[in-house]
Amino acid sequence: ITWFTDSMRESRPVAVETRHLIQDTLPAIPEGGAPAAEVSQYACQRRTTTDNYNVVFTDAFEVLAECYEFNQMDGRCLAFRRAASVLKSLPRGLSSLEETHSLPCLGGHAKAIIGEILQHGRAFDVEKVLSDERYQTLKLFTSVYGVGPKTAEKWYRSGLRSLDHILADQSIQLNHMQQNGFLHYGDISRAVSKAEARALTKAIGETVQAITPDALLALTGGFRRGKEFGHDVDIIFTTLELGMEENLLLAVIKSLEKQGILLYCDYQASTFDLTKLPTHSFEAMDHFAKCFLILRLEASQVEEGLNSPVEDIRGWRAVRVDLVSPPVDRYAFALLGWTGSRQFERDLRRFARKERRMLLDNHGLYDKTKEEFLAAGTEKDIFDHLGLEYMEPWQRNA
Ligand code: DCT
Ligand code: MG
Repeated sequence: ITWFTDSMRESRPVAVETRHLIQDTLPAIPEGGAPAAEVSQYACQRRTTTDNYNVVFTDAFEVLAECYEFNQMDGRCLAFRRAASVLKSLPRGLSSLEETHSLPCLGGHAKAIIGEILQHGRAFDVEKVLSDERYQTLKLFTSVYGVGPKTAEKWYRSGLRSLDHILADQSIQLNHMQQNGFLHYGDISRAVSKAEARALTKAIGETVQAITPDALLALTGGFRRGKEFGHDVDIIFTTLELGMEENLLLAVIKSLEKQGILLYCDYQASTFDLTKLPTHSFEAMDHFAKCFLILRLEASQVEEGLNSPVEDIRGWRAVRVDLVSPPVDRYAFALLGWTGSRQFERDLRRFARKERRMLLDNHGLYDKTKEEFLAAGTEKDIFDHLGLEYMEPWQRNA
């Protein structure tokens, strides 16, 4: 696992202190010419750490993207996610609208929002969304584990406005996942700390090891990218014995149950079929055996203690954990996919398709020109096949 070292952090400029230097140091725009240092339209060609110097703008864009998502306006949603991603990669905060001229993926609306925030500290369209009852309610409902935009919309349309309303409504049939979402709402809507993620990785690692001594395992998702907090813990593992990976996952689940820490388990059997590869869409889940869990984490397992309020005296908390177990020859692709960020993955696939005539997903990489699959033992192999400079996980926070 590649974590940020402290020396790396210290060498980075501090946003506030460098604001007055921006005019001199952001890429200058030569008269009538192209910008001096171009920012790529592809997130996989931009190094994006967890240091976001443009959080005022990216937070605003993410509110709008989410609003468009609730309204099923996918094009606009993606446009704002892309715009946010570009700003996240910048080495310092924007201080004038002119600086956006050399940047890709910023449309008229996005630029207008930036201009407004620079001038007034806030943007009208964003304020409007934030104070909108429908947005607020859909945001609240989708914060429950197992509740997607469609269900949230249905509840909103039937006049429901709070979580208490939903629990009191006799006509609503919650599925198993949603029941557990409500049961553990307080715990799983609270962020998971890096220390908690490490403790769970250790617990899962020991469980895997007890079943298969020579297994591969990695903490993926946001924590592998160096994030301090996340909404869940994503772990990938497999056995070196090809074909035994699904049995390993089933044995791990059984063991977690025996240990008394399995609070909820949604197991999804493998539907991996080499002949159906490659898929074209990213949003579709991959076909590997996986499970979505809620696990019980004891305070004694976490050196720094639990990320719980002081008045919470239970001595444990519930945490969402996703486990995936791909065949060993697919491990590098699955690791790359599950490390994210979503925007980074989306652009890796788009880059492969548009610039290389290749199809990439969590299962493999297909070269349409050569009409063959390209093998990879490491993430680096995949970047090499794509002719991309390697990006460390902590540079993939697009
Ligand atoms: N992923 C994927 N296919 C999907 C959805 C996600 O391959 N359909 C990948 C991208 C990131 C990774 O899985 C983990 O997903 P999340 O936990 O949702 O993202 P995260 O970056 O870990 O965010 P957080 O820190 O909030 O958990
Ligand atoms: Mg995650």
